[in-house]
Amino acid sequence: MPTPLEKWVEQQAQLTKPDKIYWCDGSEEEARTLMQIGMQEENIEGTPVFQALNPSAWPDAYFHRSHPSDVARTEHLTFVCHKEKVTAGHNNNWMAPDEAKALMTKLSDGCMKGRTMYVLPYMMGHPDSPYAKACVQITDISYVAVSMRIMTRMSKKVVEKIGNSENFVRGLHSVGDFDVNKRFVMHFPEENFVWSIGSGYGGNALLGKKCFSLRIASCQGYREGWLAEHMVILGIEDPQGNISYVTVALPSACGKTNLAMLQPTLPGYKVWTVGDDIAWLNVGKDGRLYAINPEAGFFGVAPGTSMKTNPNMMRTLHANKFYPTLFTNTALNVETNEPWWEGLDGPRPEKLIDWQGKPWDQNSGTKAAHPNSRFTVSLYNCPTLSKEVDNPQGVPISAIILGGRRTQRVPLVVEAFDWQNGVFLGARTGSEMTAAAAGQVGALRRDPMAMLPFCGYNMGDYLAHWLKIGQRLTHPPKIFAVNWFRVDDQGEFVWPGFGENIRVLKWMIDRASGRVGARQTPIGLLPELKDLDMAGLHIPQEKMEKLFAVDPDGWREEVRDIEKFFHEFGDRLPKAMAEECAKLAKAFA
Ligand code: GTP
Ligand code: SPV
Ligand code: MN
Repeated sequence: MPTPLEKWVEQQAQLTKPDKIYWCDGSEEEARTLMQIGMQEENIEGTPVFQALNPSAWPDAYFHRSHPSDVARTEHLTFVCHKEKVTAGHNNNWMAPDEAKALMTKLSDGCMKGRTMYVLPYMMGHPDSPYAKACVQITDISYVAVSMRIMTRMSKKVVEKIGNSENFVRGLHSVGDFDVNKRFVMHFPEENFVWSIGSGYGGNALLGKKCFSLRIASCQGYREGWLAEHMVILGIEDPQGNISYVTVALPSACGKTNLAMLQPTLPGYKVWTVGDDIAWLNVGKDGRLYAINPEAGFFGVAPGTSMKTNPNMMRTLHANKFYPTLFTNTALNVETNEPWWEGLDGPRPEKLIDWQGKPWDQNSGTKAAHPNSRFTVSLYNCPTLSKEVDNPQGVPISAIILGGRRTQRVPLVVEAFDWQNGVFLGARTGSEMTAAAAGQVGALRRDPMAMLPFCGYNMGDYLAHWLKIGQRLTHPPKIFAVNWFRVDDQGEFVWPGFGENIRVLKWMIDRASGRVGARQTPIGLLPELKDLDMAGLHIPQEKMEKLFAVDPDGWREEVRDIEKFFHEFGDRLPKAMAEECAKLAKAFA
């Protein structure tokens, strides 16, 4: 008798008609074979799926180029297919499940002809964790199979674990013919199923990541009483050796990976990395909030990564422990066969080919690496990896930090008055859009908890769920919001960011343990400048004041924009959020 898993795989094979079916076991040996296959397979015209990079400079590293139309998440082609449209909310594209399945069935008929179907059994979360979930993804490209080996805990043991159960998360992925007109990422939360076609890009194709661990998992969390969040998890060790854990939600390409492994500029401080993109948060028996990282790797933004900004990521990329490391859509140094991106250390190489494989002309006004070019590398290569990373219960959270990319108006850091006000602080957060999603870079959009593109259900219900979780916490974390991105009149960042962000983290930890006071303003509690540890960093007083300036005119406009955004939630907006918003409006009236 075939198991439910075997039956499901067989059904998908009947539809997609691959030449071969291969069940991955997640071993290193297998990954090496897949790399060999990928190096011989044509992906897009003239480019193989993988190219080996210079092994003396970048051991076990490979380059992948995706289709030029397929370099970022495509939010407009991403749907959440609940039975009822209102369950998906105004924050999601919606299609009725039957209609979505009919469309996907048509597009998928025979889409794997001539290709190999890879069956990938994997866990999100450490297998020993009560919060981990067993999953199986099907794909038809070696790049996704190898990437999933890095990003998840892939093993044949998962097949045994699933056994005769129906209870596993399903993902069906095919690159199709990369046709953007036949590209869709469909989620079926009621069935724990994701179906994606036409894209080989990370967030659209590595279905354990945003598709499952956020969109589907947020729905599971809503039903089961926990939270799936777009958050970094890190430990901050003070000079006395005490470690406090915090989570940080920032929208895509707004600094999570950098923060996760920051090299502190304050003496005696250390940062320990638990995760850089996704956190699953559960209420512990002791009434505290606990976080696990469901992932096992980093899929990080390459441009801007250097020994200056993020030395620990540079070390991770060179660690050569867990096989392999991938680079996608960076530029290439023709002479040395090394990946290159804007912001990398050292002089710019003479001869570069750009992310599309064309000789790059420095006078062309274009970037050589795609702004959303990325690396894929194992968490276990990271020199700052926390010893708690595999703790099945997760780590206890002292502070939740929310934020966005705001060049104006929003201060460097602000603390919420309490949990409800903190949920409002998250709900009102806006961010200027980045290259991580196809869309208008720089445009301001409200992005509650950095989850607008990832919340798999009605965002009004999501905010209500946050409020409810707060009621169950007898020791709730303090909630803060940060903004590293305020610029001066010349357009330069006022705050130096990166390793210097430890100064802000320190203030938050000091607040959480009641060591320092704060200044009350209508938008929240702000630091007294004397309480920010600025030892060894000189920023003129006037600039520091500007970082914390609350301009009433600006905030009146801000409130109007928040009200407009909240209006879109209709009757699903929790009353508490409307009340908080009214309070803020009144303070500036
Ligand atoms: P996703 O992987 O898309 O979720 O992005 P992320 O939030 O992990 O962003 P990441 O850390 O990769 O940073 C994105 C960009 O922001 C990079 O170009 C960084 O160099 C830049 N960045 C990160 N931290 C800071 C900071 O503190 N200040 C400034 N000015 N830029 C930063
Ligand atoms: C993001 O866009 O937030 C990412 C990359 O972390 S992706 O996997 O494409 O979602
Ligand atoms: Mn992300």
